[in-house]
Amino acid sequence: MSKTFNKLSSLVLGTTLAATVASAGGGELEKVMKARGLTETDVIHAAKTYIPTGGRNEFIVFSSGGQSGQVIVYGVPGMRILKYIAVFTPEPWQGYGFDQESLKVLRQGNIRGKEINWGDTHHPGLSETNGKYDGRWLAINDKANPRVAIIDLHDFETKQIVVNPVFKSEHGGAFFTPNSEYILEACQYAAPYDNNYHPIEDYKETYRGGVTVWKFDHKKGRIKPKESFTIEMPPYMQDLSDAGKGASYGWGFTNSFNSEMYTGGIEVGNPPNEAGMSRNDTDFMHVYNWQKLAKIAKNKKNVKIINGHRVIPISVAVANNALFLIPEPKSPHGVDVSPSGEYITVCGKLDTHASVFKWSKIKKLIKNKKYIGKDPYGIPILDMKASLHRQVELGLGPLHNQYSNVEGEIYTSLYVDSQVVKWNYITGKVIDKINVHYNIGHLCGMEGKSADPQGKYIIALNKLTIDRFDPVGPLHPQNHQLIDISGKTMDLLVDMPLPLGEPHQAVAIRASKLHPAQRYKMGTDTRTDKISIGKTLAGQEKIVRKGNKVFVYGTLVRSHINPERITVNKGDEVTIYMTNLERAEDETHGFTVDDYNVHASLEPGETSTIKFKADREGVFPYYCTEFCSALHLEMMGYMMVKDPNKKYVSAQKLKMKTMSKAELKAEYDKTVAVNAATDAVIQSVVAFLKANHFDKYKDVAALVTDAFDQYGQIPAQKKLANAAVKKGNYEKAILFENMIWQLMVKTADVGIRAKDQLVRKVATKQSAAAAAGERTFGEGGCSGCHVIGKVSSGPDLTGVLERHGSDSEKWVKEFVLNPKSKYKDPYVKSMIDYFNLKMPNQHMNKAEVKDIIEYLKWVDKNANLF
Ligand code: CUK
Ligand code: CUA
Repeated sequence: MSKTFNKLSSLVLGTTLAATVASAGGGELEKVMKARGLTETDVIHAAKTYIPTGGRNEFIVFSSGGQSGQVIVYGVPGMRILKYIAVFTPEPWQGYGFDQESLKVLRQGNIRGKEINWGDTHHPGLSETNGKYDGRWLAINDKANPRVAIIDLHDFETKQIVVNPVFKSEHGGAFFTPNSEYILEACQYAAPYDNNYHPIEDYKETYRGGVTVWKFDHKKGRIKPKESFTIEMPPYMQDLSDAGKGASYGWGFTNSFNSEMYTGGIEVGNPPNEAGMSRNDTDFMHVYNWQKLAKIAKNKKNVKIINGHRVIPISVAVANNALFLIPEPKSPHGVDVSPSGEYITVCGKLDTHASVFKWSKIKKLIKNKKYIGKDPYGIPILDMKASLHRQVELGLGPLHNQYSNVEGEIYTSLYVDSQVVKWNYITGKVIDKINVHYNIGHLCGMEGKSADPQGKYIIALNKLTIDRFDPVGPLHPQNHQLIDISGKTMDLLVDMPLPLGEPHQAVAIRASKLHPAQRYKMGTDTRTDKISIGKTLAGQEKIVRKGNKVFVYGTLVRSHINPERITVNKGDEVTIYMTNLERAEDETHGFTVDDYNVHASLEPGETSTIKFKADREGVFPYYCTEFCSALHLEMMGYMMVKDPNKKYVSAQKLKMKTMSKAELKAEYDKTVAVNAATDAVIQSVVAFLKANHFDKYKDVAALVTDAFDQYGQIPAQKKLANAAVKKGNYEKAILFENMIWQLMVKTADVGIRAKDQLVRKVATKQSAAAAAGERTFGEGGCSGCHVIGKVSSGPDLTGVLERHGSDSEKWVKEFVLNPKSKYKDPYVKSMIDYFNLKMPNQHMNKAEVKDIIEYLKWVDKNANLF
């Protein structure tokens, strides 16, 4: 075992840390700890969550963005935000709601003709195959405006928003059934299904709750509203839901509060809702057979059509033995089915217990029709005691549950106590508690509610942060806290502020299950995943006028927009289709026309449409909004809006001094020569890539493809340049040659990146010490003057270990540690004279120098590659 490894493992294990650290690495870590006031535990926690540059997380979390109406994506254990997914709310930097394609998705969420521009997202749900997360789709609900949205995990974009046709509020969604056949969405605040006025006095007769069972096309990733239906339920306020799995497959479970059916009225002297709605000791868990009801709903006789949507009346569900109630402690919140599907844990906010129901017991009661009575709507009620496996006292305000990979192990949030409790739902034993900060709502286990929980971590999604972060005014961020659950007791590792709405639930999936794309097929409308009618390839750019409608077919590629001038008449309706021609990874361009409230973010291959009425005369620059390349600022053009009723007089008066033909010819020749030299560099890179079989390595080959995308545009420009020369127009020829140079620079840029990657692949494997040495070489400042394989501001270091006598290694070591000692050495002296620079003391320690030597040895072994 190497010394470095020893050091690291003891650091992670937290043993003899200070001593080990003090003796190694020159006590650097100890110094940092002291300066920053960090304890040993802090450093261990940091090491457990730190993701080094370029590193990856083990899990990806999708968190609801609460009132932001968005989804937040972050990594575990790194606890850093990776993305905001625009869902119910316009998000300009992604173009969401500002280009036509995404606007169409956003407008699917209009309710009775009204534009809704926000959402209150609560429960993200991942699609499942056999109860396990399959990494394909994400659904999320909107509590405020009863809707469900579907996000494609192939590109992390929202593809569909579906409005609930009968609910006026919802909460218990979006929960996938185990094979993603359906998505369950339960109502929250009961209301009339129709869109008419019904007096509150008629609450019991005309207000209803329910569960909507959305048919989901697992392959296409879309809800099919026509094949969906709603199970009518009494006007108890339905709350959270979960789909049964394994033993309880085919069934759904939904909590409720206000089985009192209290309707408040403070203003008329009635006690408030909070008192009236929590009067009874128990409320009802709804147990329903969605699998059976889906079949029943196919027969017209069994459904009522309300707002064009199928509703199964309570009486029909009851007659088919598909709807039951079980009393549960009052004002419950979470209902969570265990990985096997046998246990259903319900937590009540106002009860200190968790109630664990047992599916086999419930099933038996149903089978034997053993009811203790019926509710006012005729739904059979099962006996609570007879359905329970056990109740366990946990603490104040239990809310939600998550499972781990250990059988029977469950984690429950305690809202009032601000704690997470680890216990066993089979034995009822409470195992451990940990404080969180503060007032935890949901918690998020790793795949913690699937049939295959992964354990390792739990995230506490806290409502309040109070004193946890730097103060930023009265409105605080939320606090997600990562807890290590791999040990006997829980260990709180790190806090993460979330400054975008109040996340309710989050779901985590193993990162390796996700396979997001790098680019789109050229010309894709990313919201439909079909080729856009606006798809435009290089050379096909055009402006078409039809009456007062103007259609622009444009393209974007580093670093120009084509066309660069658009002239329209005031009052024209302008549609601009833009296609991002890039295939290179991460080469997004943005597009806006100033002052017209439009914006698109175009990922490689994407086509987006912006549309507006050119209602004001004037000159409006348009430009690329992403700093995409060195000539990004030049990536612009002008839209000029003329008033057709006005006469415009030319203002061309200014005479500029122009170059003579000879001068122009000289400049042209120079430009051509520079291009030839640049091309020689490219050809040498190409030769290297070919000689080392770049096409054997997928990621290198992708980069080479990207490079040749650029290079492939050169002949067309060359043709234009030559044509200009023929006509004697050197002015234009120079500009086309300049364009060629731009393309060459972009080619070289990617080509060299490809070469660097290829070097890594074909070079002999670096030892850990050599790798550490390379890092030190970069971070310690050596690379500022020494470039391997090249003479830079200092000599090339290839072969340096042979250069200085019989023990060159020793010589180099001494020189790095104390450069001054060798300034008089004839070789060093000559170098100082040549570069007009002295090798500075970079204050490396001995271990670092040793690593650098290992790195230089590796360089020499692979000298042919540099
Ligand atoms: S809810 Cu917010 S803490 Cu909407 Cu799932 Cu429980
Ligand atoms: Cu494209 Cu900036």
